[in-house]
Amino acid sequence: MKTYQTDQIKNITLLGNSGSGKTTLAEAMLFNGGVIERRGTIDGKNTVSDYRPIEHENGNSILSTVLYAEYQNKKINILDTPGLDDFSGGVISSLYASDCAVLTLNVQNGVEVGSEIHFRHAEKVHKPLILVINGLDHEKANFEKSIEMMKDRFGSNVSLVQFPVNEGVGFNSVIDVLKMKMFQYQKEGGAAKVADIPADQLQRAEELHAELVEKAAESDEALMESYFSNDTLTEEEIRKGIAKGIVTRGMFPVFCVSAKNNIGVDQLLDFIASEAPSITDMPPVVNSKGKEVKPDPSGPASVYVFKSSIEEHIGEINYFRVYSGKITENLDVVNSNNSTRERLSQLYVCAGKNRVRVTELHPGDLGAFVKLKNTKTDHTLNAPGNEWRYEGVRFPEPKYRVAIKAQSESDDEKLGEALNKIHLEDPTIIIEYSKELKQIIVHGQGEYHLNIMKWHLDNIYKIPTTFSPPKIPYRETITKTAQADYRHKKQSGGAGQFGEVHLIIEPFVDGTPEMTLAKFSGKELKLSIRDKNEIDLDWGGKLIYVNCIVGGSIDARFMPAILKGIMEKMEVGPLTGSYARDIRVYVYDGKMHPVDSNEISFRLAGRNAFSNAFKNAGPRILEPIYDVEIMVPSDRMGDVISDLQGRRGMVLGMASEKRFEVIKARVPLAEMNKYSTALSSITGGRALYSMKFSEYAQVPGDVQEAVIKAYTEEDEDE
Ligand SMILES: Nc1nc2c(ncn2[C@@H]2O[C@H](COP(=O)(O)OP(=O)(O)OP(=O)(O)O)[C@@H](O)[C@H]2O)c(=O)[nH]1
Ligand SMILES: [Mg+2]
Repeated sequence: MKTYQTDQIKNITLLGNSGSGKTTLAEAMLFNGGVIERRGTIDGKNTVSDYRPIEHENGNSILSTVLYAEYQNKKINILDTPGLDDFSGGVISSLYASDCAVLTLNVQNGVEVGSEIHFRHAEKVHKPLILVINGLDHEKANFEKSIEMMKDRFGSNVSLVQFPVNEGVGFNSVIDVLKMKMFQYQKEGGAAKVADIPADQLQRAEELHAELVEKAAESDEALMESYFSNDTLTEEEIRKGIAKGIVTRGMFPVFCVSAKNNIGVDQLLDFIASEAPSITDMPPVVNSKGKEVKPDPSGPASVYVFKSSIEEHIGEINYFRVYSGKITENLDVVNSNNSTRERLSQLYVCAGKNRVRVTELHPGDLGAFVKLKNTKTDHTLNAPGNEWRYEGVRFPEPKYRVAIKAQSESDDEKLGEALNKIHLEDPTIIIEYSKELKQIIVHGQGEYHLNIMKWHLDNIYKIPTTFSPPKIPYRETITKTAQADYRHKKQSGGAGQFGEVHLIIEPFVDGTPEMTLAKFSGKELKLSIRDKNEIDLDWGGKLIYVNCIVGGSIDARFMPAILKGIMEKMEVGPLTGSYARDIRVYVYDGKMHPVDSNEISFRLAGRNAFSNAFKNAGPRILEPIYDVEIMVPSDRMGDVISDLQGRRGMVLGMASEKRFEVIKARVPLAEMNKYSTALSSITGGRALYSMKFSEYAQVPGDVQEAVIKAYTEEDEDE
């Protein structure tokens, strides 16, 4: 392959509802771009993009795929993404690595749920957008309805560049109102024959041309002036205006294709090759030193890895984007995430699992490395001496969790390795080995997402596994003050053990002062604070350990042992064995024995005194509360809110945002199990949500009873 310069490189991400034809369109682009000699199909399970076994099994794209086409002396890198929302990780990382999104719409349905969701993904990261109406060969094609829906949902920046002739089964031509020509195709599609616009279509073409000219003029003041004085623009001026309008998202140009029959695809590629933005048209990236990185081939080498995958016979592949410098084989670079050196021994460009070895890649381009030792998604590789990093892909927060277990214990180690590989390929699958819950928790984007993961474990890794409901990481705390004494005494032949501890515990709230006067069992006790130790607990919250020993009743050297005993009990609360938090302990008295006192004795005395006090201090279970944000179409808002209330959720606010309502709520994690599935069924898949841990809060009395009961029963089983 020849070496492409920065301004010859275009990176596009294919977006769109599942089934809108992204993969089929990518296949046609690869065919027209000379990468393949025959077009595969979804049914034939032989497209370049959907090459993974699960994609053949399901007939859907599951992970994003990096592809390219060479067209009109340009290299067009194409990122095909999955339309199903559970796999949005691939959409987000692809958008990050590209300069333009191409959103396909199935002309039978117009704007679908997935179209809107993907539109929003592109909007969020300010990526330019080209719209492609696909499937015009279908008997149920409805171009007018699709256009109407697009204008309604995506706004007045939707600008027609083309319209179809003979829409439906006989679809064979498009009229281009930029070039003011008709493009006619043979049955097998491919390259068009150019013709004049027929008389019966001319009026419509002229009207749309005028609209396009006006829209193009709006994107640039000089063009606007030229438009006012000449009442029109030259084709060159229109192109300039469109190119500018695309970059600012002031224009979403619309194209017409049948990906299946390869009709219109050459014209779409032609437009992408000439008008879609390249890296130099877009705002420059800023590195971690706060400096703009120019896409300069003579600058220092800097590449960002946006995707990793594992391929049969090869192992790990890292897909990267060049931000600066010429990347050549055998270049020595430093991974700035872990400071290790890597040698770029082999350099490739990829079309699915097919790779072509190249010698040089320029800024803006996408390529792949194999055999790197310590590099994976989200890492940056730089010329030695530069420790640049980039903001990186912002993968969505997980919102669905499940506990997983290998059916056979002998598979435990294999399962761990497989899960690591799965996470490497799909960073939105997050594995948590919870010591606390004694479960492996897998976090993902939805039930389907994790079922697909399980399919991989069953069929590819051959590890039979079981899913079970994940436990909730409860916490325990106290609600009132309590006092306890404990004497540990043991006489066993030789040296005995003796330690006695008197302590008081109280709920700890940040910022509150220590008490100096304690009252219990009708007695008053003055506490004189000698020392305090504020411990940030690994599991959140605090333990404050206050030494109020006077008159040397316990030697200072035993204080750490008492704390150790207390910490042992902090790790297994008395109600459910969960971690305890937010407690202040005052050790104010005790007794020693001149011979028998030692660390063990005080550890045990401290532990038991604390445990007894805890039980009398109104212990409560705390549960994790999540901030949940849901985007829901207005007509489903009531249903979503009442469902939230059924989940002990508290709605904090609602706001309208472009035809959607945004609901903010606080919901206990325990009630969020399978929420994505439930929300999808309430809204017909039209809602989106995200969730983030907020804080721990006390559970209501009835819930506390139920949780304790479940714990006791489970404890008896074990
Ligand atoms: N009639 C017709 N069918 C098409 C066209 N393009 C795609 N299809 C069919 O629509 C179905 C879905 O196409 P895909 O290319 O897999 O759609 P996708 O957008 O990649 O779907 P996901 O990967 O699930 O997001 C397949 O059966 C295709 O053959 C078209 O232009 N005309
Ligand atoms: Mg696909």
